[in-house]
Order: sequence, then C-alpha cells, then structure tokens
Amino acid sequence: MIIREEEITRTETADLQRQKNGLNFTRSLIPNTDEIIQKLIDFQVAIPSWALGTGGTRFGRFPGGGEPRNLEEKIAEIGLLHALNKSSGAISLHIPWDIPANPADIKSLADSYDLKFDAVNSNTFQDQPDQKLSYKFGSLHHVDKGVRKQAIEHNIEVIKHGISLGSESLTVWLSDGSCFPGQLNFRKAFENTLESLQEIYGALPENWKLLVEYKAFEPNFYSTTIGDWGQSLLLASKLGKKAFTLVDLGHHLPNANIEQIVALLMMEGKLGGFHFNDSKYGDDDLTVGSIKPYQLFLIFNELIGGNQENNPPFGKQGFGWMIDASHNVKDPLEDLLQSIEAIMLSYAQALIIDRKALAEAQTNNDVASAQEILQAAFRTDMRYVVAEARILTGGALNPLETFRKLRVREKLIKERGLKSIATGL
Ligand SMILES: [Mn+2]
Repeated sequence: MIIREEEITRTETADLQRQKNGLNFTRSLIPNTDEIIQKLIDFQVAIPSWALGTGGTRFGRFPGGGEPRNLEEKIAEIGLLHALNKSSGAISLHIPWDIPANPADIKSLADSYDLKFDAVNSNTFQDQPDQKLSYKFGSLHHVDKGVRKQAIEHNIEVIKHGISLGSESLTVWLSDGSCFPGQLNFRKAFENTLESLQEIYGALPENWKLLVEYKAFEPNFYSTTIGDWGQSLLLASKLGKKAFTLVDLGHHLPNANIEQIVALLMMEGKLGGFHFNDSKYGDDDLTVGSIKPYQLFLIFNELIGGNQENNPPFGKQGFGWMIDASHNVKDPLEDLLQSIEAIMLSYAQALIIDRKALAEAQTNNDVASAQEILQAAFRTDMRYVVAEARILTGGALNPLETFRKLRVREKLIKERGLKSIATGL
C-alpha cells in the first residue's frame, strides 16, 4: 500500500470540529442517526477491475499515467479506495482481461485489503486473439451452433474462475443484436439466447446467481437481443430461481422511469444486481450522481421500500452492487471516490424518508404532500452522517481531499510510469 493508515485518518482539528458540529445538527433532525450510520457501514459497493484505467471513446483516449498493469496492481488500487472510504470492499473481475494465474495468491492478496470477490463478468462482445470463431454477429444468440457453444463454454470457464476466488455470481451482458432491419429473426435469436443461458445456468453452483443484464442499444443500433428489463425478466423467469435481472442505470432509453422498473422487478423478487453510473444521453458512463442525483435518490427509495424477505437487496445475500463507469477526463480513482460518495449520500437520504407519512399521502391522493415528503429527505444534508460512518471504521474524513493531499497519483506515476496502461482497455 502506498499510503499508511495513520496518513488516512490524520485530520485537521478544524475539519474535525466542523464534522462534529454538522453531525450534531443532523442528529437533532434525525432521531435514528446511529441506525443509519450502521446501515451505511454495512453497505459495500464493488469496483470493477476495468474502471481503474482511463476510459476511452471511439475517438480517442487520454490516459493520465500510473495505471495498474496487472491484476495485483488493480487489487491494490481497490484496496486503497477501500482504505479511504471503507465502502468499496469488493472487486468485480472481467474474464479474460483479469484471469488469475494463481487464484490462491490472488485471494489472499484481496484478503489482505479486506476485499471480497463480487460477480465475475464474461466477455463475448469482442474477439480474443486466440479465438476460433468470431462474435461479429453475436454470441449466445448466434445462428451458428458452434459459435453459441464457444460462448457457452467461455461463460462456464468464467464460473470456474469465480469459484476459485469465492465469487458467487456471474453477470452476463451480451452485445448481441442487429444493426439493420431484416438482419435477424427476433424469435430465433431470443430462443437461441435462452437455450444457451440454460446451459450456463446448469453449470452454476447451488449458491450462485446468474445476473442477466440488459441494454437498449450500442454496439448494435437496430435491435438488442436483451434490450430491456422485460426481455431480461422473461429470460430470468424461464431460467429459474437462481437467475435475476441486473439493472445498469445507463442502459435505458432517455427518460426511462428506472425507479418504477426497480419497484416492479423487486415486486417479482427478480432484481439481483445493480450497476451504478450516470448519463445525460445514453450509456454515458459518467460519475454516479453527477447528472441526475434526484433519480438516484428515487431509485434508493424503491430499493429500501421494496425490501422483501425472500430477496432482500441489502445484507449478506443481497444484490450485487457495482459501479460501472468509465470516461476520459477525470482521474479514475478520484472518479470512483466521488461515485461511492454519491451512492452513500443517496442511500442515506432515502433512509430518512418518512414512509408512514408517504403511504398515508398516497392513500389520500395527497399529491402535494407526497412530493414534500420525498423532497424533504432529498434536501437534508446527510454528508456528515456519511462521513461519520467512514471515520468510525477507520476511513478518511474526506477521501478525495486525502487522496490529493497524499499525492497518490504522483506516487503511482513514479512507480509505474506515465505510459502504463490498464489491461483490458
Ligand atoms: Mn453494466
């Protein structure tokens, strides 16, 4: 680790005093503040191994230097984020970008940073150099049984890597679709996908989940075979009780009501995973909470309100939570710190919604009160409560400020060079 624990917790007296005053004021408004702090402490969001390098666009990539060169360095960086904010205690691997050469070593390295392995992710959206058949026209939905078989075997391979690391879920995102009308027989494509997923499902260990991610468009621009939550839910329902829908915030058409989708998927006990990011136009992969923080709050409102005993979102058997963002202009580590902060804030704000009063307002068709109740929670400053959860567990009072003060990026560049590029991007 390039920074020490005592450097993380070292805080100016004036900053600590401000924190104390802020927290005292919040406590005076919210009687169950300690309960909320405990919930925040328990909530961990996975960092994907591919978010640590600068994300490019099809027009260019502008890396900032010092990027992690291998899986060990990626784990160390997530360990660093977790040490700063105490909320990033999990890593989500992408296969084949991060194949662990020696799983036992990788597992104990992650243990040393207090990191767990969240969902493993398969990749059939690009061809690998040693690959026999191409995914140009899709993978699990492909017209050629041979291509489907190759993609199925890859997914089963990913499950095996996951087992060796203690992961308990597989996320499948397919780029399968079509770019032009007539290119694809929709029904056959769907049936092929289902059949392929059934084989993958059959290879899941008993305690595993299969998370079926959907996306409206890109890289295909006419149709996507798993294009929306209905198609994902249909597949997950046909597959069985270990299959769930995964919601990625950026994978909807503009202005989709994501909180309503979340509510209904939870009603069916079929929401299993969540990818956080933000967007203005499409799958922009921007920092969580940077564009639509109110939407994020409304989603957390549904996540908390829809808490069902048979499929609880929070806790040990809860959903797979992950940040799925990547862009060209910020330091990726700073971006991840901001994203986690935004998630924790939205969660904290949603935890203080007066649910009893809201239910009453809904029953009485009191529309104005319903809005007031939600916005009262959204406008409450929960930053001190989020910070308190962090410092109680040994994190930094202000992770981003600490990251800059300790000159982490400069140290990484010194260690790895200006031209090091994260694997996979
Ligand atoms: Mn995603």
